[in-house]
Order: sequence, then C-alpha cells, then structure tokens
Amino acid sequence: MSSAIEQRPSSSTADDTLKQKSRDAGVISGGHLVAKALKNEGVDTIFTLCGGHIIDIYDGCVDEGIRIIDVRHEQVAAHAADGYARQTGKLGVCVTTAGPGCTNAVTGVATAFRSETAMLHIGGQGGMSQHMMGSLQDLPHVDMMRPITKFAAGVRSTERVADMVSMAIREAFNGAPGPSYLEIPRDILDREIDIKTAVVPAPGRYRSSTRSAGDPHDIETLADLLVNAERPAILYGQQVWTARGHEEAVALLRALDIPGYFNGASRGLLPPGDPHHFDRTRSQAFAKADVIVIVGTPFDFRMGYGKRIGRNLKLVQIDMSYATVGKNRDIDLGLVGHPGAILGAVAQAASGRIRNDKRQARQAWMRELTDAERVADEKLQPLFRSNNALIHPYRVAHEINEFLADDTVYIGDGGDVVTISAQAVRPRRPGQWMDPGALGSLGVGTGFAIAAGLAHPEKEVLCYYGDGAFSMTAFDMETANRFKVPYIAVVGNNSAMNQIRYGQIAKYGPERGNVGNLLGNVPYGTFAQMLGGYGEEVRDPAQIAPALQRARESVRKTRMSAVINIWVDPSVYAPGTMAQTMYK
Ligand SMILES: Cc1ncc(C[n+]2csc(CCOP(=O)(O)OP(=O)(O)O)c2C)c(N)n1
Ligand SMILES: [Mg+2]
Repeated sequence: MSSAIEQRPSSSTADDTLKQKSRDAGVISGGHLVAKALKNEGVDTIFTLCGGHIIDIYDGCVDEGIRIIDVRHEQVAAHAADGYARQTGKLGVCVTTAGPGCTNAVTGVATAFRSETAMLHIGGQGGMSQHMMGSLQDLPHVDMMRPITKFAAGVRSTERVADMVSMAIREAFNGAPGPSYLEIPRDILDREIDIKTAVVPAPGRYRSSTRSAGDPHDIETLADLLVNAERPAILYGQQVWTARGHEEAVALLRALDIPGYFNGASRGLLPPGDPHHFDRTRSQAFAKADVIVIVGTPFDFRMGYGKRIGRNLKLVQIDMSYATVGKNRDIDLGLVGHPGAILGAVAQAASGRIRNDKRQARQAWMRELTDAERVADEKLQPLFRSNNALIHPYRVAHEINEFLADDTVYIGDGGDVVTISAQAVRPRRPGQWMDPGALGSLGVGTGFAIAAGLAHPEKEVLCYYGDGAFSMTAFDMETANRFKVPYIAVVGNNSAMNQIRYGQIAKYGPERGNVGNLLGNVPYGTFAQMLGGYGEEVRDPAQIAPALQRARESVRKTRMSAVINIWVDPSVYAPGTMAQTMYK
C-alpha cells in the first residue's frame, strides 16, 4: 500500500533554499545544535511524535544522520527510548512537543526513573517571547518533570543549547543512571546564531568514566568475606546489566563457586542449566546463607524492603548510588561504584585464596540448592503441562519458554499472566529479558519491542501481554511494521484486569469484586490482520505451540508483526497475587 504522500513528487521549497543559504553563511540553529550534541554522545536514534515546537530538531537530525523513529503516542516514544538504552547500553533519547506531548511521555520517563535507565527527554515549549502569556500547549514542564528525573531544566539561550544537552546527559549518567529532562522554547530552537558563538562540548570530553571501583579497602574486605564463606549467595539486579558489568559478575560466580540469583534486567546473564544459575530457591538460600551480596538493586518492595533477609549473616550491598546502599535495611558492608569494576576487583583480590575445605563446603551448598531447585521445578510441572480445556496461564508461560530461540528478546507487559510467566520463562542470553521494573507500568511492551528490534535487527522479539496491557499501547505495532522491526505479540487474554480483580474479590466478595476490572472479549488476532500481519485465536492448549510457530514463520516471511491471542482461564492467579506481596 502506498500512501498519497509517498506518491507526491518531492519538491524543494523557498524555505529549503533559505535554510541552505543560512547554513552556508556559518550560522546554526538551536535544533541543529541539539542534533550535534546528540551526535557527539553517540546517539544514533531518537524516538518522537511530531509537533510544531520541535521540528527544527528533526532538521538537525537529518543533517547529522540520526534516525528518527516517529510513533503514535508519546508514551511509546518514552518507553522505546528507555528500551533502546537497555538494549544498546547507551543513552536513549525521546523528543516530544510541548504540553500534551510532554504529559503523554510522563509514564515512560517515570518508568525509566524507577528502572534507572539513562535517557534524555527533550521537550518543546512556547517561545520565550510569549513566556507566561498563555501560548499554545504551554505548561510548567520543568516543574512537572523534576520529581521523576535526575535533572530537569530549561534552556535559555541558543548559544547554550548543545552545552545544556551535554549537561543533561552527564546528569543522566551520574551515579545510578536515570532520565534527564530538557525543555527548549521554540524561538531558542529556531533562532540561528553565528556558529562560532555556540558552546559545543567535544565528544568524549564532557563527562568522566563511570567505572569507579570504590574504596580499595572495602574490596579487600569483601574478598575476605567471600573467600571465607561456606554458604554464600549473590543476587544480581538490573544495574549489573544496565552498566554492562555482567562478564565480571559471571566470572566471580564461577571463580568462587557461588550460587547466583538474578532479577529484572539481569535475568539471562547466565543461561538456564548453567551450574551457577539459580532461580527457584532464593528465599531458601537467603534464609540459610552466611554471606549475601546484593548487587545493583534496591531493598524495595521486590525485596520485601530487605526484611526477608535474615540477621544472622553478613549482608553486603553494592550499588551505583550512594543513596541506595543501606536504605531500608542495615548492612554489614556497602560499596558504591560500577558493578563490573567492583566485582572484577573483588575476583582479583580473592583469586587463588579459597581453602580446600571452604571450596568443598560451598560445593555441598550448591548441590543442596541445585536439588531444591529440581524439587521446586517438579512441583510446577503439572501446571506447566496442564491440559485444561480452559487454557491454564501456566501452560502458556511454559509453552512460550519452550518456544524461545537462543536469540529471542522476551518482553513481559501485563498483570497476572506476566507475573506467572516469570516462573517459567528463562531468557537464554544477557539482555533478553525486559520488564517495566519497579514502577510496574502496563503498556511498556510495544515501545520495548520496537526498541529491541531497532537495536538488534538480527534477533527475534516476543512480547507477552495481558489483554489490559496490550490495549494500552498496541496501536504502535503499526510503527514496528512501518520501520520493519516486526515482532511476535502473544496476548494472555482473560478479558479482565485480573491481577487487580483477584484482590478485589478477596476483599469485597464476588458480588462487589468484579467492579471496574472487566474487559470485553476481544479477538486481538484480527488487530494484527488489520495492520497487515498474521493473527490467530487459540482456545485449545495443544494449539499454542503450533500457533506460535505460525507466527514466527509469518513474521520472518512478511516482516509484519503477528498476534497470537490465547484465551486463558480467568480463575487462575499467580502466588504473589494471591498473597498480595506487591503491597507488602
Ligand atoms: C499503567 C498502569 N495502570 C494500572 C496498573 C494497575 N494494574 C496492575 S496489574 C493490572 C491488570 C492488568 O491486566 P492485564 O494486562 O490484562 O493482565 P492480567 O492481570 O489480566 O493477567 C492493573 C490494572 C498498572 N500497573 N499500570
Ligand atoms: Mg487480563
């Protein structure tokens, strides 16, 4: 299908000629300075939805060769920028217009804030010449964005545009990474200045390395603790992957024979079946360990605020943020810095120092945990293999795990069905697990899928959605198709916001518990067909695997996204949902 716009001949306008002239005259506009600063940071892609306030940034990006990915909702632009940062290890960038462009992006920026993703959100604003006069789409963006960013500021002069972009980027990488917000008024972006008066920090010279190994004395102390431990355990959180400290992290487990647990973006640092990979025995290990090291994840609700870890042990916390170490729970040793640098230094300090008796003790400890993993796994098998006519969500999760290829990036976006999937899905490689993180935002999936496809066109991308989550951002599946980064969408459809529904029924009874949480019975497979891709409804558990396979083949062949809509039993819930652990 070609559109009316594609059929129109391209023509240069009088304005083009004007722009060309000004470029030749040694002048540069604010929008072009934004693009220069982004280029200097190594940014190759921005995620955006257009608006009159920001178009000069696009013009600059065209000159600098920066790819412009335009989406249909700014929430998706922000999630995609976050996802692109997670997938590339570099800064993610989203650009939105003033007013509603900014407010629509808030959820994505806030998600990056709680997930500690380095990202820059550039937002438009009415011209300074109409400051406080009630211009179109005017809002106090900087005030709005401050509590959900590490840095939020407005640019006040065209000369400083590139400098302020670099400043915002530096702040995004300060300590534990996070989002920065920069508001640029329209007349500051559009104004052209003598290029010699512009402040443009040079590539590689406006921020330092983030690989600090902390205090060498503490490295020695931690090495001693680990060398002498008999039942050590390490939990790697999302920072280990974010900061790309995973090689050192894995090497330490192997060198010292320590069981590793992984959460959030660190899932997949070791493949399932690796002798140092553990995922069903965390509470058991934490209850019996003599040394526990928590790396790159805070003591927040996911960790029971640290209360679930016993007191009769040495607890060590390593984090990129000083403010996180020792928060909510006392620790015995805290180190602040880059996880890879610290873990690498610890491995070196401990090298060759484990006594044989200690080595044997921890091998017995690993065997004990491996056996316990097997028992826990066997307990789940009947659910994973359920043949219930009304499809069991555990069966779906299990089938998805079986279906994953070595290079599939798995994204979870939804409530209960996705919580359940965490018990079954084991990504095969680092970086191949994406979830919203501590903000728990529904709707991340589509932006993450686009980002993963753009960052790694050679990989397969699969997003497992709840039906509630899918309907929030699914229209940007068209964006994925338009930019030729199709993905497989699987919807676990229980026609409800089930994770919330469970708690409502438990608290208010069945009469009053089904209020505000029921969704219609929607055949989402036809949604993919409408966008030109493959869609299928699955109501028989035996059809899950073949349907997934058909989706894979279709995505490969047609380069259009597919939706497999699986109708699941709405009366099955995840254990955490039933215990309401997310609120405890
Ligand atoms: C943006 C957003 N709105 C609301 C919530 C609260 N919430 C958490 S789980 C959930 C239900 C999600 O339903 P669905 O995606 O269909 O998954 P299900 O629980 O039904 O498996 C809701 C509404 C949230 N986490 N994020
Ligand atoms: Mg649902």
